[in-house]
Amino acid sequence: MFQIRKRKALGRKYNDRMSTDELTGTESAGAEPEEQEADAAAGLTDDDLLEMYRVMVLSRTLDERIWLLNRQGKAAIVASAQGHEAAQIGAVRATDPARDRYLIYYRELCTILALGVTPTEILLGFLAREGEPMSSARQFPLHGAMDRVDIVSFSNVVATHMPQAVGFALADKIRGNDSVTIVYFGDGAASMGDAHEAMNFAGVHQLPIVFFCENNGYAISVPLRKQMAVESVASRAEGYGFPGVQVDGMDPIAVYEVMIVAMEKARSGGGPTLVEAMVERLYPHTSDDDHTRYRSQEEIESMRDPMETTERMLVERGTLGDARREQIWEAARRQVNEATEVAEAAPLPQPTGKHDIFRNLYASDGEA
Ligand SMILES: Cc1ncc(C[n+]2csc(CCOP(=O)(O)OP(=O)(O)O)c2C)c(N)n1
Ligand SMILES: [Mg+2]
Repeated sequence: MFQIRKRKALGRKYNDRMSTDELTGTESAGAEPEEQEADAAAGLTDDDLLEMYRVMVLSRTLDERIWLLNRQGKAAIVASAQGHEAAQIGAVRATDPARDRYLIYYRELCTILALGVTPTEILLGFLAREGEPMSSARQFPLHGAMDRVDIVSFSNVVATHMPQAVGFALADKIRGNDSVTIVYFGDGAASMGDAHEAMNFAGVHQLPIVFFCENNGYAISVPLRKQMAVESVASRAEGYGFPGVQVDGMDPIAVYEVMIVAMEKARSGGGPTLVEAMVERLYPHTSDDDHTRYRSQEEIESMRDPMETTERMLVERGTLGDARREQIWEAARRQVNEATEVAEAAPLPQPTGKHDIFRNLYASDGEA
């Protein structure tokens, strides 16, 4: 059993299917001092938190590099994850890569780094080079499928992966596996018909799935108020018969806390949860977009940055000091520099030979 303790920033609950006790776990009243310390971090140790921060820093550094490569004309397109890092790391930390399945969307850089995809592999995708593991560089970056970890993103068409994720979860239920599927999507995707069908079916069949919405307030240039007439994405869960929880996506521990309850519920046969992490899209929708055309300067400048909120939290806890912070950023810069060199030196995919254009399209004996 996971030990989830009460925390100030705990998620906001939208229906009564999940009781407060279920959501928060054991009460911490009367706990010993050491236990209270652990309570504040939902059972995560200093080392756990530093590792989460390390991956966030790597994600931010790599993201900036990819943006730069785009501006140099070397990477065709990038959808930045900047502003989503704390939500992504909090969520993925609550999962089990050995068992779980990840139906990601294009903004999931920090998630896949945490799952062990390397900066070099990611850059091979953005630079469309041979050796990229998800589609042999035949797809939009971060699309395709990995066999090392169950990371799947077949299409860039918004929300089409949501019914597919439900199919994965249904298969696991039929086979009696203890895997949970996590499907990642944006607020815009939540307004698509596919999202409704996926959540409705998952609710009816009580499937082992967590719907993880990263609400950054925009679907390209369309703001939230023009996408939906309800208070939140999480509030929709009530219509599907499972809990919906809204959580501050600037706080990785709060997201972890909500996700670990949702994961345990799904794994133990309790059915789906819809988690809505409130995040920021710090950059334009993609490198092809200019968000100053539809966001005011004031709005852009008032956005919160999860790197700052997380850093502040770690400093206040006494987990992170100046020397360690510098060390972590320096290591990330080195790793991203090395990865850039390797990826830039890699050959372009060839239309024939071992990596011909049909590779990964059709199964064949031995190699598929
Ligand atoms: C069915 C469909 N319609 C439109 C598009 C173009 N499109 C690509 S991303 C996107 C916005 C998605 O917004 P959201 O789900 O909030 O995710 P975000 O990019 O904000 O993280 C749109 C409209 C698409 N890919 N597929
Ligand atoms: Mg959005």
